[in-house]
Amino acid sequence: MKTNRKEFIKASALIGLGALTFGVKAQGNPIIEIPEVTDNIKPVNGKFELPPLGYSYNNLEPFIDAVTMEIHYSKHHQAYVNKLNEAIAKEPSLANKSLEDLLLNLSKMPSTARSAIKNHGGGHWNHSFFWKSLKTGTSMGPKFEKLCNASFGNIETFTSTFEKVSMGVFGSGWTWLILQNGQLKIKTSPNQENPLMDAAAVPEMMPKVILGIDLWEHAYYLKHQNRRAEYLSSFWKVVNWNEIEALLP
Ligand code: MN3
Repeated sequence: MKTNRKEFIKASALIGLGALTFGVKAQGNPIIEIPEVTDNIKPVNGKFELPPLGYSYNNLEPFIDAVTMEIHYSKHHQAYVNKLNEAIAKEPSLANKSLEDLLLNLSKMPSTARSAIKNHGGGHWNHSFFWKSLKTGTSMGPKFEKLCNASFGNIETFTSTFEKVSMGVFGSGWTWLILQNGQLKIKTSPNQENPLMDAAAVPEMMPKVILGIDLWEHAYYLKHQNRRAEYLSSFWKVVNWNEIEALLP
């Protein structure tokens, strides 16, 4: 595989974090996309940090309540960051690696740190992505609508399938919408796993995460108790369609 192809594939995965990309003409080859460095989740002075939430805890009311947001962000997410940092501190070979590098190559990580990267590194990435997926008052954009229709037939089939699949996730986990080989697909993962994990092993199948929903009870229990279906229908009211549109090619 040529280097440029590899770079493109890696870039395609990393721009799943939602930042701007820019085209680069490399050695006579077609334009390739390269993510800006700030797209990656990188440690600062050897430590990962809780990213800014970007809005206040009560911003998603009444669909997601302020107390849930505060605990979810300042306690749960912070704990994933702290535990990831503890594991990284014990492995000098992992210092200064981006979180995406760790996850994309999970099975190559030192055995002493691998499960911490999977659980807490996954938790850090998943929540960092999730906060950016939420916003009130946005509308579905044309790029998403076109791809969604092409991939699922229509929007209603997509939303009902996404909800049905999410209802079927046993215990704690996530449902994801990914872009893979030009098609939108729905995937689930248990615990804090995500589609990036070990994706570097099969570069031609590299997924780009477009949307994710946290199905852990800590994401909805205070307001919705055991009613996951109610949480799922509320979710569509706070999906950040602007972010989705920006992530799509
Ligand atoms: Mn959570």
